[in-house]
Amino acid sequence: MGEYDNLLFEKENGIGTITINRPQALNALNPATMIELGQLCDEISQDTTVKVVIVTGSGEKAFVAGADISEMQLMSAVEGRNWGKLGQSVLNKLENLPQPVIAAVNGFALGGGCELAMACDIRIVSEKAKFAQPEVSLGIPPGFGGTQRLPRLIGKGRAKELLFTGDIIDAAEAYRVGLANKVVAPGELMSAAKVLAEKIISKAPLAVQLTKSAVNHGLNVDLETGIAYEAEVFGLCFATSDQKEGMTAFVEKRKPDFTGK
Ligand code: CO8
Repeated sequence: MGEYDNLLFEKENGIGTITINRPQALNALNPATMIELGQLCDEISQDTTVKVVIVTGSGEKAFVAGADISEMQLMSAVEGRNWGKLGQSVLNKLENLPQPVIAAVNGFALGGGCELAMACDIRIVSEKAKFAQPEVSLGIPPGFGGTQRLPRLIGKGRAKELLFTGDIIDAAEAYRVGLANKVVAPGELMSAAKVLAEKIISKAPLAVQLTKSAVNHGLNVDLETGIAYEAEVFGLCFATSDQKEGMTAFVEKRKPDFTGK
């Protein structure tokens, strides 16, 4: 894996952990960081030793406090559009990684930070986490997919209220509305994310990846098309060793030994 100025990446036991590492700016996402994140996603997508990805932020205070406001302040309309497109394309890459991606939200997840968390498949959050899409306070709408992913996650009415007011919600409210999958004590955040990652890793990797792809694909098309896609990936799994192993292990009343093939 390449060296990055604004990210840390470590691999252990099939878990690849990405840490957004600009603690001096509460991990705010500037263009350099987003370009690096896109490059890292490209590398991870080709790395079969990474089975699950965890995304978190450096330090105690913030997951990501948004896009970097100081770097956006003087942007022209064209630069703003290009910046939005860069951020969107990188978060699309993250969302469409073959591996499941867990956000471990350790503090503020505001604006682009909330959008980064929403591009992950699952969000485990610390009791200290805070979420908002505060862009309207800065004179802009969300630009990294927030107007699209938030209503898909929590429903149109609740999403519009958060998007129109910029209100900050705490971890308990994020859990209540379905933005957070689980809330844990701050000291237990990374271990909780790893326990979940390990549980997913114990399953058949290709089945997990194809399940992710069916959910992602299905949410962007009509039900009939999504169901048809599901039938294709379902059938494809019968060409894998892991399908034979999973079903044989069940019949033989033993634990399966999946190989990812
Ligand atoms: N950008 C740049 N720097 C930031 C950001 C940010 N988003 N957030 C915090 N920082 C910096 C601060 O400027 C400060 O730097 P310094 O020490 O040099 O003064 C340092 O981080 C620490 O922050 P604070 O002193 O403000 O810490 P507090 O504990 O007082 O407050 C908050 C923490 C509440 C998180 C506060 O920092 C804050 O409100 N931050 C901004 C939150 C925000 O509005 N985020 C949304 C940004 S817009 C966005 O994300 C749009 C995404 C899509 C863009 C699409 C473009 C087309």
